[in-house]
Amino acid sequence: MAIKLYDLAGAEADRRFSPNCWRTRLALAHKGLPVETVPWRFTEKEAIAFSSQGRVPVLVDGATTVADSWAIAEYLEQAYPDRPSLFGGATGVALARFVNNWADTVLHPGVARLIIVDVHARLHDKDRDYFRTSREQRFGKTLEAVSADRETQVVPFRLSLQPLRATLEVQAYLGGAAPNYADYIVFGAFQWARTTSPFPILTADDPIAAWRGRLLDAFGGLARAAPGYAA
Ligand SMILES: N[C@@H](CCC(=O)N[C@@H](CS)C(=O)NCC(=O)O)C(=O)O
Repeated sequence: MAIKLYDLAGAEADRRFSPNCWRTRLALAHKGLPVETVPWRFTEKEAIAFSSQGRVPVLVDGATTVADSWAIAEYLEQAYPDRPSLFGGATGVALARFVNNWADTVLHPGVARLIIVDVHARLHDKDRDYFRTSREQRFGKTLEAVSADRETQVVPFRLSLQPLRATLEVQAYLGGAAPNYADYIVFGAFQWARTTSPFPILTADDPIAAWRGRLLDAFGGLARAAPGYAA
């Protein structure tokens, strides 16, 4: 039985835009594991109630259910040790944990501010009110107000990526010569933007854009094939 992944979708079933789900999609591809994805919308909480929580990704592998992208990566690593490693050992897990926390607490909020109005526009009708209400509560202002000054905000956002840029100037991937799970964590944020928004969060000459291009092409162009915008 193929692994099943509940994967956030927009208005169209094939618009898969969750940064956390993209981490898992690429982790599964890295392991060479086939997956059947199930399009899921924010308001379909009952469809994933069996996972005892209300967020995706949710992975179902036979009798095992795992929610949370980090827990899924750790599960895949221990359940499929003979497949290519996602972390390259305990040191890699430790460093990737930092990358995961940086992405969740700094990178994702930074990207969200730039694209949130476009994310809303891509949603299925049934998700729009829920998304607006929950996110406006989180930001303390309307979605339009959050993104209103994005032409200005993108400048400090790009500067904030300097540690990532400096790293990718001297090595092809965060994992070194080849990508590992740390790359997929960070890439998920850029794929979130690419699948929802035409707003250019990177300049074309940025080394981060070149790295993003390599990951868009990875695994037979899995991420590039997803409906999205320019990059
Ligand atoms: N820490 C979790 C976060 C999962 C998460 O927040 N997923 C979002 C989609 S990107 C979600 O399902 N949100 C549901 C909601 O906001 O109701 C992970 O890494 O998987």
